[in-house]
Amino acid sequence: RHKFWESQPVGQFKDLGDSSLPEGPIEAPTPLSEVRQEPYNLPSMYEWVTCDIDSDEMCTEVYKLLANNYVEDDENMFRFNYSKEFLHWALRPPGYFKSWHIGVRVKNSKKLVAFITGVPARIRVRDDVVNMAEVNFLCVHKKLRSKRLAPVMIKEVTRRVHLENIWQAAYTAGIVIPTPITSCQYWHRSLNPKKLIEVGFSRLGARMTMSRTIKLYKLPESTVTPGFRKMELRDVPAVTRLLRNYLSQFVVAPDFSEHDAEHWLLPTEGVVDSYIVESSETHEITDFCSFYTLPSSILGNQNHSTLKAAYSYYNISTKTSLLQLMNDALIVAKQKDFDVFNALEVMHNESFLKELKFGPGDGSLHYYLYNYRIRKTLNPSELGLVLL
Ligand code: NHW
Ligand code: EN5
Repeated sequence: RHKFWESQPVGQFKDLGDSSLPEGPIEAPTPLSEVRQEPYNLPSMYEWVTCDIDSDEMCTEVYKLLANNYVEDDENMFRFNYSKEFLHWALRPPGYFKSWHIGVRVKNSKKLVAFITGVPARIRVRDDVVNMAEVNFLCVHKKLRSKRLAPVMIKEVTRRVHLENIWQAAYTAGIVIPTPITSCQYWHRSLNPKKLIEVGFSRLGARMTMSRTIKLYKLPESTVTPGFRKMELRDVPAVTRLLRNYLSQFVVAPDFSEHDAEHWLLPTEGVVDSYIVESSETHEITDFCSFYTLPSSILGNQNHSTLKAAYSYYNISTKTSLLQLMNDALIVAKQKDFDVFNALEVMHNESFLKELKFGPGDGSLHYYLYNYRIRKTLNPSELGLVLL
């Protein structure tokens, strides 16, 4: 069934439930001198290119490939539209390798037709902090699908990751392949229900009118938590401490340094938003919430071309209830004109989804590790990792 994935060091479906297999790396690292020195072979019309995301021209090419060919929902009504600023942020974290931003061009026309990326991350699995690659943005032009190009892209990124002496990876996908460490449902909170209904993102409920629906999803004009404010550079040490402490309870979670937290969490206009709650007495930072901006193109609607979506990122409550904190996140997302706020049922998210009027989506997200076996499938609430 999965000719390629059955040949890779990943958990196999036949081994699900075999508790005799040890947790940890599936294959031992090989000496670097034994890592293939030459890129994998592509069909002769194509060539590899290392993408310099810092070059505005290159970034635009990648942006367009993804905007036209990346992930769609199951009914092909929406397609992710990652912005150039977002790609710049996502692909240049501390210690990133330019060689992990891999494109494929047609030799003759130089047209970019495929892409895959990795970025370095330290990911903890129980007590084991592992240097990994986070692999994302795998994309093959619509006209070149089903030609087994994806396995070549994956082998090439694997080779380049190995050259940096890294032997594990983490990735997510909307499809099931061997073998998810956990599978999560997407949940959606309407902020602009009228538009969502107009574009077919959601439907008017049974026995509901448009005006009742608008009223149902109405939010206060301003946030309610005292001391709730945007995160600033000076907050990085305290936010990192709060986050490290919070994430330590999950089975799989990133191991963030202050540099990582600064990169991934400090607000970047139109890309990532983070808020903290600062105690008026002690000036301690007690709570944190964040979301990233990922619009989708609306395919074939006369009146609307983009859906503005916020995606829940990392949230931590110690003094403010998670319910109130996330309600404030919804309020700021509404102020910033987002149409919908999306979240996965990871970490403690389940505790607020229903109460804050999120509804289950028709998509799910499966999480994977490459060359690292987990004893048994995790519950989404045991996962402390959000990928972009
Ligand atoms: S998930 C989003 C992936 N992208 C999209 O869905 C965009 C739209 N679709 C496409 O562009 C986030 C194409 O359909 C793609 C497949 C390119 C997806 N992950 O070339 P063929 C990520 O980016 C397997 C993994 O004929 P295609 C995460 C498939 O199961 N494998 O298909 C990326 C089959 O293998 P099998 C996927 O439709 C993680 C083979 O590819 C996959 O023309 C990558 C078919 O290839 C997916 N999303 O192109 C893994 N989709 O064994 C990283 C299909 O079943 C692993 N396939 O026969 C770690 C690497 C680093 C390790 C370091 C130590
Ligand atoms: C790599 N980082 O299917 C990610 N989205 O539910 C790659 N559905 O938006 C993998 N189909 O349910 C990504 N509205 C996998 C996800 C791919 C995209 C995807 C789903 C997630 C989605 C929407 C629109 C469905 C349109 C028809 C959906 C219902 C919302 C409703 C709001 C009111 C309360 C009930 C729910």
